[in-house]
Amino acid sequence: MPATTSDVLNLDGLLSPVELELRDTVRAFVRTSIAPHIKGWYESAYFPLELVEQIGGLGLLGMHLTGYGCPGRSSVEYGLAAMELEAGDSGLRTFVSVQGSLAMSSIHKWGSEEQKNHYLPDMAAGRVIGCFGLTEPTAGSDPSSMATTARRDDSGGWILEGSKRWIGLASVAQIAIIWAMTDEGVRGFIVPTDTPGFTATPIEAKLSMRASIQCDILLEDVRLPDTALLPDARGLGGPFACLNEARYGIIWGAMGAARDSYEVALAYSLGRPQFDKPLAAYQITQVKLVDMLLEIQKGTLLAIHTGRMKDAGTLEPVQISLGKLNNVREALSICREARSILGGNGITLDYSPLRHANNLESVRTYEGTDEVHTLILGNHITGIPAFR
Ligand code: TGC
Repeated sequence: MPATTSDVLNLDGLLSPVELELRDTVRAFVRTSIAPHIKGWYESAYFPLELVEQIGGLGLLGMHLTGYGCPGRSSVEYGLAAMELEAGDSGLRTFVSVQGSLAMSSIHKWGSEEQKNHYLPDMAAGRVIGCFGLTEPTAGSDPSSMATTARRDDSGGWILEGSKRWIGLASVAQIAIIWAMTDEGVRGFIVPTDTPGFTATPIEAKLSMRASIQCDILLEDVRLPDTALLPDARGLGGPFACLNEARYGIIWGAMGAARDSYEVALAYSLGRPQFDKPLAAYQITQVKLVDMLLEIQKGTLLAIHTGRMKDAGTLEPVQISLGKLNNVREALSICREARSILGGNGITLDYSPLRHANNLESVRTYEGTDEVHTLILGNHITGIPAFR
């Protein structure tokens, strides 16, 4: 039997007791520490830095990484956490993605033992925040056209020059993973953000991700020792391997935003009478709610299946593209439809669906746009790359 009326397929039955416990812990954290405040944070464009160490204490930072103080949880557990956090707000899930999947994964996958021991324990605890600088003002979907360079100096160190854009958390981060073009192709560097010549400036007046921070980064004559280089990352495969991790988390996260919007719309429709009966009693409202539920159940099933493949070590990037493209697209549609059930009240911050929809406009664009993931899938089924 379904665990709840909205879990018609009993997807909870696919989860182990340990997974359900982790899910419930993060859900409770979101209910007590995010939900009561998110309206104000969103309105005032405030990222709750004070929650970072608490999130680390819950074991949510680099949670699927092992060793070096990282929690070593499964990919499904990481996904469940992403789903619950994004039910609170995409901005909070984005922080966990940037820290764990992008910045920490870069060091975990490509760093030296010294770099891993030096940075990862503090990052897992939330004492050090990292960001990930790949995208540039003129290189978004095509990072191979990046203009940021790193060249050797006379003493065997490096000099970085260039700029990055849309970099999450950069203005509050202690370190930045910067990807730059060198004589030997793209290489990655760990850049302490207090290095002279490094400047991060928040991008303001956003209509999306307001409870989060995205920045421009300027790199002017940034001088680094050779020990800043990530020794094992060569070429764009380095950052793309980390993007796979973050894209995977989005498959789950998007369904969290969708589920929250659906639940808000369902509750509202049951409690709001018009023409002497609740909105939920109208067939048009029921069609909307059922269509939302269909896609949430299918998208969550897709996320669980994807997570099981990732834990089995068989997940391919093209499968991540399928999941991200589908679940973000469907989540955005669900949030917008949920807003329509709320009528005029749905355009206020008193209700979450339009906030989620606005956030998802960013989510469909970052970590590979809808268009990029469509062309990755198009390439897969036709054998013809249409990127260029
Ligand atoms: P191409 O230049 O030919 O390939 C480069 C190398 O990368 C490899 N590769 C992958 N490796 C692992 N996983 C993947 N998913 C990979 N995709 C590509 C590829 O095999 C090649 O390796 P090698 O050894 O042969 O050099 O590029 P391509 O033709 O393979 O791919 C083209 C395209 C469009 C799919 C790719 O460029 C792409 O995915 N573009 C989207 C870039 C993107 O996602 N940017 C988002 C940046 S991060 C962000 O938006 C926000 S960060 C979070 C925050 O701060 O808030």
